[in-house]
Amino acid sequence: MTTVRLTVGQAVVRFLAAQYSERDGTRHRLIEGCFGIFGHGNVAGLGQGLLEAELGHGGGLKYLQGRNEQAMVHAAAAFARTRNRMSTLACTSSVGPGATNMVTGAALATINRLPVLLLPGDVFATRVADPVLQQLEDPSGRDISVNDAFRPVSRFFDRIWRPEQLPSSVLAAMRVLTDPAETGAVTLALPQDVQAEAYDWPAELFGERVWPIPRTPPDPAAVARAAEVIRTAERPLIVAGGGVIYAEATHTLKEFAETFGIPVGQTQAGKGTMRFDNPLCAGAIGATGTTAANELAARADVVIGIGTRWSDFTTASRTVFAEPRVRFVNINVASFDAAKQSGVAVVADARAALDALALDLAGWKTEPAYRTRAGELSARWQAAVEAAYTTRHQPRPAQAEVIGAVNEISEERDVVLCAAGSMPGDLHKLWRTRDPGGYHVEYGYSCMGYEIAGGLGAKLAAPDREVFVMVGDGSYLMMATELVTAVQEGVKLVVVCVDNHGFASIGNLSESVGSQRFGTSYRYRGSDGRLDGGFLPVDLAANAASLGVYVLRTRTVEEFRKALVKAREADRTTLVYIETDPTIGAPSSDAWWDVPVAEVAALASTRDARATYEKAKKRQKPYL
Ligand SMILES: Cc1ncc(C[n+]2csc(CCOP(=O)(O)OP(=O)(O)O)c2C)c(N)n1
Ligand SMILES: [Mg+2]
Repeated sequence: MTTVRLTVGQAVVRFLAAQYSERDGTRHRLIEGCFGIFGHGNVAGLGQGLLEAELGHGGGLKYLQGRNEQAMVHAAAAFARTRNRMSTLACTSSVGPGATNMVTGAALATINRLPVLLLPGDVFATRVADPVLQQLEDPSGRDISVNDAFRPVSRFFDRIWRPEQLPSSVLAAMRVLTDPAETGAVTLALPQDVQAEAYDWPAELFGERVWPIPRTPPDPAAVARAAEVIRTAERPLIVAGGGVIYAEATHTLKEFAETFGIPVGQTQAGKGTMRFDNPLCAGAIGATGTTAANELAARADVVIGIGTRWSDFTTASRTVFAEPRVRFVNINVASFDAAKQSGVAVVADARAALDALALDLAGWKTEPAYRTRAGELSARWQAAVEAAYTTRHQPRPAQAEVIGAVNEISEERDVVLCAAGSMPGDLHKLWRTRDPGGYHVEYGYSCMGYEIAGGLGAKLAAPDREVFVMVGDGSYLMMATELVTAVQEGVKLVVVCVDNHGFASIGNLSESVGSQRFGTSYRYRGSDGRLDGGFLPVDLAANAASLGVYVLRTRTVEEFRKALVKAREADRTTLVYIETDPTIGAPSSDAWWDVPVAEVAALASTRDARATYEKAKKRQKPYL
């Protein structure tokens, strides 16, 4: 057997550089690069391996320098999402805080089923130097380190105590990364000493390997059961989720919906599944839905979920499907999600399942009156969107006007990207989607701080598309660090910074649960000892400029539009700053979200909110 003598760090890099994914006959590099922040836990191992790769000693794996380990993982997740999970990035960190900083990113990737490969450094396998700097010792178990925190948030976890473990472990890691149902964060914890240890590896470990990403076909009996249910429907509704996009099934969905005359509601991850102006596109569904989709949902007798995990936002906490005898059909690659709402499960790739279902449904179609009604509801919502886009609120504009301006100035293939705050809900309702990849809102983990890091990952994955990052002041303050990486890499983002001096979203939520916007605006401590003084003098535009970003400050919607045009034309990362009025919300969804209110309270505001809550709670259904 031919062998190659390399360290574990060098071997990991060389192995990753030779991995490919393949679907529909097209091959992609599986791991296109590696983000890293070095410390004693990885500088001599993976760090040295990446340096050798950069200098041409075996396997090219591009190194990217992150600012914050959490942000590196967000960028990798956004990269994978933009590439429909065919490619991703790896992230290497030191031991201790560098490693645990990645835990939040891992959870985000796993919840969104996005492949990311995490390579945290770990404590000495030999233990002779224990406790190493930053080692949290567990008196009850010497094989426990902080990296065990990755286990519940990873789809695969291993710790490489000995070099011999590496080959089987990296192969298992690649399998999980490329499995559409299992994918998420994959963590290989690499003890600091083992990373630098040499071993004689079989040469074939470093040969090119192709990981086919299957289009899992459905069980014909499951398709027949689903078709039988759908044929009984008078008012069916499709709920399209992110799985439709990852399976590149948007065209199939359109044909399916049009052939059988079924309107489509969209989850956050599924908002790109259909153009906004298709008469069958009812747009967003659920707690942040359109009145069109939610009204169709309320009367739907059969709901066909495709590639959705049925989050509480999608079901409006199990209230939006109000028809007593509503039945569900769930198409999903993951049997876990396909079985939800006690639906008829079709475990399959979305495209393969829709193709098969279309054959079984041949000859059937909804009544014209139903389709007309769906078209009318959608048109009515589009009129509400138009009105929201043109509110002309004074002196500070409404957020909806900001969304309208970005929508109009961006072009078909441009990407809008967001994650937390009031913006995701407003985008879900109001964004006019034109392209499957044009709407990138991370709402599985809805993680403040994803925005700029995610924008970086999306732009790295699609350099030919303009990426508009929508970031609130709260999210900006949580993690604007990757602006520096964008500047460093010459990766151009348009960052729209919407400043409303605090947490507008949670402020409104707080008010609805009777908590009086407590702790949600950015103010000085006042003379009464509470945080109700004047607004803090934070200047986010100056902050961005100090990081090397080109900044355009605007006050009116007119100025904002002009700045957007300039930003779109600019060749470097540009931040457009605008202040908005946090009290002007988007048009109502007529939907509910279950956030329990204090059952007993001294405050009348809370007692009132509790009474409203108890009434709303009665509409909640188990969907059995
Ligand atoms: C990491 C993280 N912490 C807390 C939250 C809860 N949360 C959701 S939105 C929000 C406020 C966001 O503020 P900002 O970005 O200014 O957006 P706005 O609500 O003002 O639109 C908070 C605290 C979260 N989603 N993520
Ligand atoms: Mg805010």
